[in-house]
Amino acid sequence: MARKALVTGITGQDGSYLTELLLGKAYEVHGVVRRTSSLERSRLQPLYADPTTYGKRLFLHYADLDDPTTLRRVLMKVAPDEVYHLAGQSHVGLSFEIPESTCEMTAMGTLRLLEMLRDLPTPPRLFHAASSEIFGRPANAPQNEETPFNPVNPYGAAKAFAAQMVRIYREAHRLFAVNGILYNHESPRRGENFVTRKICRAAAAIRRGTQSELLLGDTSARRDWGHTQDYVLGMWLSLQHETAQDYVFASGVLHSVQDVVETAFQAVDLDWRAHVRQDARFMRPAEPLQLVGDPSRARRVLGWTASTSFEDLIRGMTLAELEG
Ligand code: G4F
Repeated sequence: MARKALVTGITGQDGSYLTELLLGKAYEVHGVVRRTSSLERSRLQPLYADPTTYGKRLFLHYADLDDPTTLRRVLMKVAPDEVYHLAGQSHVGLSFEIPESTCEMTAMGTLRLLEMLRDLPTPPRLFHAASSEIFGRPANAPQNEETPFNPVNPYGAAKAFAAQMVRIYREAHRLFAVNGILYNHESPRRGENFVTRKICRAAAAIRRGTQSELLLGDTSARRDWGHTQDYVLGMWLSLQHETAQDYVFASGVLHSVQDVVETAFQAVDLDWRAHVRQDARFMRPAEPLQLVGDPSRARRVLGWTASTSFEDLIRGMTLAELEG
């Protein structure tokens, strides 16, 4: 019988790549979608429109993390072997504007899910998408699974709470529950308000002549960026191992926003100096520092690596914009 996976946040960037990976491994995939999600325009549209997939191997269920009854019902009906919990408000800048709903969804939503899983007669394995933002301004770089949490924004604080709850439920209630501590992961399907996609889209639009300038916040900010396809493979691998533990998924290399700008503009043969301006509206009240991951546990235990280079990632995203 096909193994069954339930994915929260299935319509997002990570959810769509993970769904493709799981379908490729002959899973039956069930996705949780909010009533407000638009499937017509979502990243799942090709799978949703495919009559050999949707309703046969891919199923979508309306439920909400802040409406436990609906989610419990889906869990009982589907009885998944694995749950991938990817849902949540994922924009760090926005979390300063809407801290309460960010915490409600990301922190309390995860706790509610853990409570539901704990009550099931045979709890499924759980992957929780934690984030490098739990480290905020860390005491050491690179960070690993033992690095203390020190978030500097509401999103990071919500993720830190959720990640710690996953650890508590693993220890106290013996759930097979894993935190994937995910560093920034990007792709042509990245949301348009995240910095890599914003820059790659703008470089392509300026090349085409439909845009003239690009307004950015702090271009000296540095991040550890990789390709989402690698990171969803890590999610799956972490649930196949015989024991549950946390893993850092990262490239281990830092680049600045300025590096993204230069790589993207170079890919379309443009001089960034003629088009890029700083705009205070995109600056954040606090920036994390030195968020760079040490993925050696994932490499050693799971055989995982971030296989796409920064240059290939940004160039690929920019060229995809030109084609799209
Ligand atoms: O692309 P970003 O918005 O990603 P950020 O804040 O690092 O968060 C992403 O990665 C985290 C770690 O994996 C996830 F937990 C989180 O959910 C999300 O996926 O910003 C990257 C950097 C920041 O330092 C930001 O201040 O780019 C800087 N930046 C400069 N100008 C900008 C802009 N960010 C955005 N979104 N827009 C700008 O104009």
